Amino acid sequence: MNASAPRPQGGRNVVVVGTQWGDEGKGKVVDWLTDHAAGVVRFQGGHNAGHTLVIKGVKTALQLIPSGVMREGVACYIGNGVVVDPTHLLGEIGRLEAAGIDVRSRLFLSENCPLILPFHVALDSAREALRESSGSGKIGTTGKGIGPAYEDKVARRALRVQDLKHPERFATKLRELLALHNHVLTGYLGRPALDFAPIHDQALKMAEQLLPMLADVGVRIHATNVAGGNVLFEGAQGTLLDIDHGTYPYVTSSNCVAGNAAAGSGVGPDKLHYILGITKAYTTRVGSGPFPTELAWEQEGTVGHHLATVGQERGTVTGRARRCGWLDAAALKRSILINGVSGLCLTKLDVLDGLKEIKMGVGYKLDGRVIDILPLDADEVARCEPIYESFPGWDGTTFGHTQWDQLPLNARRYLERVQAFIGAPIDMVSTGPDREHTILLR
Ligand code: 2SA
Ligand code: MG
Repeated sequence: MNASAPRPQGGRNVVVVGTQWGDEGKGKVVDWLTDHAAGVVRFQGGHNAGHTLVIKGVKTALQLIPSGVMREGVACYIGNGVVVDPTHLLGEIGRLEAAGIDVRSRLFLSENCPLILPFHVALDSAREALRESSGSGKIGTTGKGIGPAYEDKVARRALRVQDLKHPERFATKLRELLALHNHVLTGYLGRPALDFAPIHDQALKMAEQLLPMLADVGVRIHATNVAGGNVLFEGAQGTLLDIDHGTYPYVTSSNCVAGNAAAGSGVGPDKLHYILGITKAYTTRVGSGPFPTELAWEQEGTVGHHLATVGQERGTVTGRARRCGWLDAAALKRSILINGVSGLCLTKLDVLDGLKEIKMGVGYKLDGRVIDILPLDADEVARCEPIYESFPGWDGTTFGHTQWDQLPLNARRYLERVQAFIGAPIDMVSTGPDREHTILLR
């Protein structure tokens, strides 16, 4: 190794990841950072993600297309780690085009992406129904076929975007795959079989529109960096939903952690220059699974009700009510560690405005022991009793502020304590849904 070899100059890349169970407000932050980016990349998940952006008061929800699409001229990449439902992708492109946004000239799709096809959706819903009726309990998936599509990828039998370039190869692989899944659907799951022809014909018809967007995503990102352009990696879901590190089996089927930004887009880990962890000032979760700091939300006047209603906590994709609770800093501690977070962005601080007392989970009682980091085993997480630190609330509002000094003193104290406990700096605070509602600390 020649330590004195000059480092190539180039763009600086930022990875944005959720540090909780998703819905931390990543979309807004990615959109904000896109001011300084030449491109934005999705590297995992699919259209189970829902990123809500508010630009000049107008709400836009994106699911599969990177949030960078809302900025003119920014390149958008769908990396190999993403599972692509072509019907959904074309629908999303159509909706953006109807709103006057140019998409096709700057959307680049990796040909290695596995496809989500109608039988994946059928399997997803049939398995959830079976889990429920057998008593093992639903995972609470988004029903988009995400899990079954990743299963096929790992089993090395997936149809990928590149198969659409070769109609014969596509037909052969589809016939085999459909036979397998129909066997499971009609036998074990007691559902009707799906027909080959409509799936085949529709996919090849959509191929005409998809093929012009195919690109070697890793090579393009590399070239952008060499030319001095910055690239943003846009994570979906959150660390605690990661297939390896989350509360398994109540997780999604991809790696949501920052490390996967490299593998899921086709660049080396040396291209991940700064890891921005996004954390909501409280915690939410959609779907099943343990959640130690969860609060009941049904009753008006309770903190849970306040968080759910003031925070407008509903799923972007499914419209499901999100479960709400206090910030769990002991869970956050694990996320910081796994992602190698360089700095945090704390979002939705304004939702805590008006609360008399604010609590933060700093550890758990588990089977008679006290621990200060989220356990690995979901059954243990379910047995965790949170230990809280309490803070006085603040008068006035944090909404829309753009300077640290404008925040009420008690809000600053709360943020300083979060920072000290997790051992990572808060570099940004988001004080409202709009692009402008942002405090930059570094
Ligand atoms: P799946 O469909 O197989 O990925 O579901 C597995 C688990 O992952 C959770 N999951 C999510 N959690 C939060 N937000 C997500 N995206 C949407 C949003 C969700 C929505 O941004 O609001 O609209 O409901 C997301 N996607 C997957 C899911 O709840 C399961 O617990
Ligand atoms: Mg979301």
